[in-house]
Amino acid sequence: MTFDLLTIFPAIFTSPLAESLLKKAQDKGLIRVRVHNLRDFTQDKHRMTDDYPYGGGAGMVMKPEPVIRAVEWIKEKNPGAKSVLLTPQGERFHQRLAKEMSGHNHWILICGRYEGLDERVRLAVVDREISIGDYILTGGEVPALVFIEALSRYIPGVVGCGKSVEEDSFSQGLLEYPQYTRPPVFREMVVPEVLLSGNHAQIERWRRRESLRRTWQRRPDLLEKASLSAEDKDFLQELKNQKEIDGHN
Ligand code: JBZ
Repeated sequence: MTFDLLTIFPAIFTSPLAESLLKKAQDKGLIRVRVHNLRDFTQDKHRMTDDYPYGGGAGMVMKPEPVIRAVEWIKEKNPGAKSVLLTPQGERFHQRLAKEMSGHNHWILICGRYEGLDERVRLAVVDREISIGDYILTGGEVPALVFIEALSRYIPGVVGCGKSVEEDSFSQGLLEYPQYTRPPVFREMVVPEVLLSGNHAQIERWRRRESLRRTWQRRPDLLEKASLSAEDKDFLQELKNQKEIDGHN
């Protein structure tokens, strides 16, 4: 899978791409990430990527020409590439979208800055618009990294142990159960005995229940969509009954 990043701050990507999962994925040739400086696609002597907004108002707007020239240059050389604009006005990104978009193997990611991009960029070259969530950010660079990491995890070989992609929290639709490692007692806090028992059936049952408990406590909205067995539903009913008795969790 190839990602072509368009940004006026290419250095933002240096460390995130040079560590851990994304570094290994690149080293194995499973993903290729190219960072392009939008300034290199300007044609004026000051290499300007922004300008004042027509109609007035605070802040600057990204000029259309450098972005459009960059996207068209990449698309000419790579006819299969699709472009994504990271923008607060985009479709909300989530796991299902990550999985679906991982089915396409070349993405051009347009990272906006300032108050936004000239509208004609959208009209001329943008195929999709994505937002990673409702919080205020200053640019599309961090959202672009989120996008790259989330899609990369669906490429076979990127995530170490093959099964853990779909096993991870969101894919299952429930939050993760609590994890423990050595030592067995730390500051008088003990590891649940069942985890030391070696009884794998009991361990699986405990983990499932703790996942259900956490999800019910912290993200009850997720329970609506999760696929639940009869035993899961019984356990959740127990939690709810318990709460009515205790008056708390
Ligand atoms: C995003 C102007 O550049 C921005 C600013 C905020 C922002 C993005 C790009 S993408 N927020 C999001 O994914 O929510």
